[in-house]
Amino acid sequence: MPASRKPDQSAPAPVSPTGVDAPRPLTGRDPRAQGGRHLTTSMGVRVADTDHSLRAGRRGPTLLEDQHLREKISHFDHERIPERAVHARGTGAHGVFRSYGSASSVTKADFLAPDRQTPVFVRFSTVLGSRGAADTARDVRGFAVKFYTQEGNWDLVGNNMPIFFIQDGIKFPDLVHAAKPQPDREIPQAATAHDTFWDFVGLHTEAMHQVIWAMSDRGLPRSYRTMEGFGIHTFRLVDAAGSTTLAKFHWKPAAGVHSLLWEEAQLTAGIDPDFHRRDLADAIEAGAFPEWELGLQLLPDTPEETFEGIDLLDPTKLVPEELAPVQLVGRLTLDRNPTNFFAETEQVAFCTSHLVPGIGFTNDPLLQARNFSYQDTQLTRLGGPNFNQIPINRPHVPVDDNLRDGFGQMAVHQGVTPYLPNKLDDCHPRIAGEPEGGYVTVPTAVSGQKVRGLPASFDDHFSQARMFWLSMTAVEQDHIVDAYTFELGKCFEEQVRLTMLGNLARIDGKLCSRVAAGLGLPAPEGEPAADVTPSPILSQVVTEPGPVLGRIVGVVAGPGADLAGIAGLRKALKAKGAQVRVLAAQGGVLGKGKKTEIVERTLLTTRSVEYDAVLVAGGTAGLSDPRLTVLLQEAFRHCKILGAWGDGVQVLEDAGIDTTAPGVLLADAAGAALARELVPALGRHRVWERVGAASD
Ligand code: HDE
Repeated sequence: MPASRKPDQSAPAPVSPTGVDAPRPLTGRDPRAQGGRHLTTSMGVRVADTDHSLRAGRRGPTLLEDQHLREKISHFDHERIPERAVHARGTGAHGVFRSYGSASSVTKADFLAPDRQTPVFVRFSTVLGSRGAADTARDVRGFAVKFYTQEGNWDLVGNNMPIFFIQDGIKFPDLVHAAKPQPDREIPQAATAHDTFWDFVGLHTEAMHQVIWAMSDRGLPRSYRTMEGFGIHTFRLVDAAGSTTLAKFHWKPAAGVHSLLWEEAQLTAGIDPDFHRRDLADAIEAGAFPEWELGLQLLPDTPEETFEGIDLLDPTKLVPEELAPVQLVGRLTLDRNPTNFFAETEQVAFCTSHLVPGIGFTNDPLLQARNFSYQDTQLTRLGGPNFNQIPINRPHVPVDDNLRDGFGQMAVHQGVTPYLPNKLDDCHPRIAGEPEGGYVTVPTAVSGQKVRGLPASFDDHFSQARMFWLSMTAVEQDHIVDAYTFELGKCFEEQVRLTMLGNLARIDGKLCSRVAAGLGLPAPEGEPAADVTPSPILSQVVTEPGPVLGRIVGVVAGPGADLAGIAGLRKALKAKGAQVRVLAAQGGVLGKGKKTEIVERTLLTTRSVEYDAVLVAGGTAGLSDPRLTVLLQEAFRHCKILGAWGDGVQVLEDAGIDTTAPGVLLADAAGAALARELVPALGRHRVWERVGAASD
C-alpha cells in the first residue's frame, strides 16, 4: 500500500499574485488521481525513472515495450479538446446564489423560494476570439450561470447585452462564419473589424440593434465584475397554481457598469492579454467577492406575447426598464476560484435546455434553435454523450436517468432494467408527478401553418437601434461614432462601407454623417424611425458616485516615499473594497523606519491601463523616467483620476500634467481628506469633463 501523502514542510510557501496567503492544499485530493507519494503509471504501478526512455543500449533505438514512455507521450498527444465554436475564450468562478424569495409569487422554482442558497458556477467569455485570444477585444461577452439547485441544474446562458444579432437560430452559422477570422488567411483574430462581418450585418438589418450595442462602450467592459448580464429571451414562469408570467432575466453588478476606452482596450491586449481573467481571479483571491443581483422584468402572459407594442418573441428587441422595472430576486456572489482550469472552466457544458420546474421556454425562434445546439455541440467537444458526468457538470441531486454506456461512461450501473416500464425491478425508477417535483411543461396552445417565416412584427429593425443611440450621452455617442469609423475603416470593400452607411442613415442622420466624414465618403439620406422615446437607463455614465468595489489605485513611490501615508490610504480604500498597488522604478521592498511596502509593479512591468486611478506619493520628488511620464499622461488622457500629495505634486508637473484640470487631486498629506475626495471621484469612474464631447 502506498504511504499517505504528508505536507512537505521544507517547501517554500507559494506566493500568490495578489500577495494573499494561499498555500496550496495537500489534503482533499482525489485519491484516484493524486493519491500516493509516488509517481505511478495510470495503472498505479510505481515508476522508477521518468527521465530516460528504455533503449537497446545507450546509443541504440528506443524500445516499443516501454509502456511508461508510450503512455506518457500518447496521453500528452491527446490532452487538448476542441475549443468552443464560439465563446472559446473565457474564465470561470464558483459562487453562491442567495434568493430573496421575492420571485415566489410568480414561479414555483424552489431555488427562488425565500432563504434558499444555491451553489453556482459562472463562465464569462468573449465570443469571437480563440482560446488564446486577448480578453479586451471589442466583442459581446458571455455570462453563463449554472445553478446546482435542489431540483436539478438550471443553466442561464446569457450575454452582457440584452439583445442579439439575429431573430432565427438558423442564421447563427452564417453570422459566426462572417464574424470569425476570414477563412482564407484566418485573420483578424477576435475582431469584427473586417469585411465579411460588415458585409453580413449590412445585409441583415435585423442585426443593427445588437451592432450599435457592440460599437458602444458595452463592447469594452472594464472588468467582468462591471458588466450587466441578460438572459435575452423571454421565458415563461409558472407558479404553484399553474399561473404563468413572461419574464426577462437581468444581472445587475454591485460594482456598477463600467467600460474601458478603445485605446486602453487595445493597449491592454498587448500589455496584459489576460486582463479580465486575472482581474476576476485576483478579486476573488483578495476577498473582494464580485456580486450581482438577479432581477426579473415581469410581463403579462397574453395570447399576443407582446408588451407595449414590443414583440416578446423577437430577441433583437429589449423592453425598456422605464416601462417594466427590473425586480430584484436574489444575489450572486463569486467566492471561489477554480482549482483546475481544464477540469472546471474548460469542461463546463452549459445547455439552454437545462430547466427546472417553474421556468419554461417561449417560442422565441432563436431560443428554440439554441435548445438543440448546446446539447449537440458538447457531443464533439467533450467526446460523447456522458459529459454530464464530468464533476463540474454533475447536478448536486441524485440522478437515475436510465441512460447507459457510451464514450467515457463513469458509472458502474447495476440491474438489468434500464428501461421503463418494467416489472422486473418494480417499475424503478419511478416517474414523478407534478406534486413530487416532476417537470411538467406548461400547456400552451399552438396553432398555425407549417411555414418558413417570421411574423410581420419582427420587421422593424431600426427603431430600437435609434432608441439606443438617442439614450446615450454625448461622450458615449462620440465613442460609438469612433467605433463604427474604426471598424468600417478596416474594411477594404467600398460597397460594404456604403451599405452600412445606408443603414446608419436609417438609425440617425448625424451618426451617419459623422461616420461618413471619418471614412471620407458621402453620407446617404435615410428616414430614421419617428416617435422613438429614449431609455436613459441604457447610458453607463453615472451622475452620482457609484461603488468602488474592486477598483485598483496605483501609487507611484520612490525610495524616500511616505510609506505611512500609503498604508493609511490603503486602509481607507480597503474599507470601501478598493485596492492599492505600489509601483516604483525598481522591484523589491521599500523601507522607511519600521514601515515597508512591497513593490508590486515596476515601470517596466506596468502601464496605466492597469489602474482606475494613479497617485504619486509624497517623498517621491526627483523620480523622473520617460515611462512614468507616459503612464501619467496616458492615465490623464484616459480621463482617470490622478493625484499626488506632498512633493509628489512635482512629479505630476514634471510629467506635463495640468494639475488644475478636473479630476487631479492634490493634498499636503495622504490623510483622511484625500481619501474622502478620492473615493467618490473613483465612484464616478471617469472624469469626462476633460474631453469636450463633439456631438452636442
Ligand atoms: Fe450561444 N453557443 N448560440 N448564444 N453561447 C455556444 O455552446 C448558439 C446565443 C452563449 O461559457 C456554444 O457550449 C446558437 C445567444 C454563451 O460555455 C454553441 C445560437 C446567447 C456561450 C452555441 C446562439 C448566447 C455560448 C458553443 C443561435 C446569449 C458560452 C459552445 C440560435 C443569450 C457558454 C457551447 C460557456 C456558447 C450556439 C446564440 C450565449 C455552439 C446556435 C442569443 C454565453 O452551442
